[in-house]
Amino acid sequence: MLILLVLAAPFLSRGWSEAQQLWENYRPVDLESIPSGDRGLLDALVVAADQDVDYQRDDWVSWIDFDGDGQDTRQEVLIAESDPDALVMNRAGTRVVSGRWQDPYTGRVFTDPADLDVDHLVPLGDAARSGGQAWSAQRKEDYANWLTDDRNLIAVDASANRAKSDQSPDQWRPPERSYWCTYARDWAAVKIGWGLSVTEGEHRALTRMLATCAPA
Ligand SMILES: [Ca+2]
Repeated sequence: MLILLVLAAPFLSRGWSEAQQLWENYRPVDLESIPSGDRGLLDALVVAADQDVDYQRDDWVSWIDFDGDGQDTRQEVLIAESDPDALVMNRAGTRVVSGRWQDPYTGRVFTDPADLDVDHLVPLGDAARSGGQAWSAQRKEDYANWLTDDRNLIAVDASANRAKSDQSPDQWRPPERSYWCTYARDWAAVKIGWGLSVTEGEHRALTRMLATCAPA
């Protein structure tokens, strides 16, 4: 009995250092491959037509609880992006009850997490059409829950997210124009990092949006 307990002990609770190690080892994307300058981003993008794929939302499993702390990916993003002073969790520490977020798409401020969607900046459907459909189930899940970089998952106004749906920047851009520069930089970085292509129209739209960036 004692031996069984000793053997089981590491699995009964995942300590902080173990969770930390998990995150440090989790590198689904080589971020070194992503250029830092806007010209470099535009040049590194691979231009190709969208693929005609049978996109199935259920193939892209989310939200998972990657580090086993009881907070799923949506909750992790809400926690990370809330004003920490305003953040209130449920008693178990697993779910956000209230907080304070400024949605970058609209500039609107929210305190009720029910008003927010956690958006995939490059939507799952767009990822599927630009190369992701061929990924393994594991890689699709990694993409859908990618938390080790803060560019692809963002808490936004649910109504803006639903207007965006799975459209690319040639079809939909955030109403808040001051966010276009960041949006285009992050969009391009995600596509390059994950080896996803852009259409010609998307590349033109990204070029226009990057032109709104303040001179370096
Ligand atoms: Ca978690």
